[in-house]
Amino acid sequence: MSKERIKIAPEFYDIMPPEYQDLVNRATYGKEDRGWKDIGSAKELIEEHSLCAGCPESMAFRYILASLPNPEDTVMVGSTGCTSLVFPHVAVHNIHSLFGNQNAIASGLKRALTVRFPGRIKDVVVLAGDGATVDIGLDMTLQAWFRQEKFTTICFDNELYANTGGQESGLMQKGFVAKMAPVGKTFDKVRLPEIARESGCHYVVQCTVSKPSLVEKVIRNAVHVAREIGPTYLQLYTPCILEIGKNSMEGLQEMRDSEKPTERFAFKEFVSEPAKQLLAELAAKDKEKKAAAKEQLAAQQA
Ligand SMILES: Cc1ncc(C[n+]2csc(CCOP(=O)(O)OP(=O)(O)O)c2C)c(N)n1
Ligand code: SF4
Ligand SMILES: [Mg+2]
Repeated sequence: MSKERIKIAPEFYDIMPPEYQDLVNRATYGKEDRGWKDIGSAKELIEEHSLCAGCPESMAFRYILASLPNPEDTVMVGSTGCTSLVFPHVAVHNIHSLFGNQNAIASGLKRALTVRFPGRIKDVVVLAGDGATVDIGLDMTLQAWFRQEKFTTICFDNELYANTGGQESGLMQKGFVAKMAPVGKTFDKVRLPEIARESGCHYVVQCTVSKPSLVEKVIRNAVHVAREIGPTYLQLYTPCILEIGKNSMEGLQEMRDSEKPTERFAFKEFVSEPAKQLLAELAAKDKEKKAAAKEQLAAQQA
């Protein structure tokens, strides 16, 4: 979606919904320094969502949309689950894929976009739940990584199948009892970040979404590395407050408790050598740009 294509004919301006007017007038598309701080002032990100009140997936979704470096030329691929409920409200191109097929769809899509738009950057970002990523879609997830497909996979890890009432997933903790898994999980949480690294991902992060600035940084890194080098994987803890018996105000504290250094969602990052080099180059360019902008401002004020 290019901002140039969504102008409103002046004759129709006053009858367009305010959300649409806002999208056209105040969208952050094309703004170089867009980020999580734009949440709250730009409706394009998400005006509303249909998840449970206080669901951390909704926070994560906002931070991701705000952090995409190239939103007008990004296609997100979703999968069935609570995550998919937000997509209808999102002003970024998106495709809903059959449960578990998301990385296969994204592989074909990324290749097709590369052929159809040579010389133009088109980013593809998969967003799926843990059931879709590690259980039913694991084959497609891994095969895309083995083939070095150039897109980012994001897993919203809430450690169960939330949308269907709480069944066990591979990312559930050992011993956890859920509404639809009364016996309790008998084996350990699958170590998908380690598997991603061994399967060829060039940038892998596991974290919670308690800090928007951190989410912004890892999303940008993951998208840039996927664009230039190869597959990237982010596993974000977005607890299902409904299934773990928390109320809508308690999701943030749950994430803070789970990201302590000894806990299962302590920050983990792997960066391959080529990805390290790329990120260092991007950081140097960013620094140069900021210094030039500062100099320009100083010259204007003098
Ligand atoms: C092919 C297919 N198999 C099963 C389902 C049923 N189904 C819908 S959502 C879901 C669970 C989703 O769990 P997860 O991927 O962890 O996402 P969450 O809802 O937890 O965000 C399942 C099994 C389906 N819709 N399609
Ligand atoms: S069921 Fe859980 S994951 Fe789904 S919207 Fe509600 S709190 Fe979020
Ligand atoms: Mg889940």
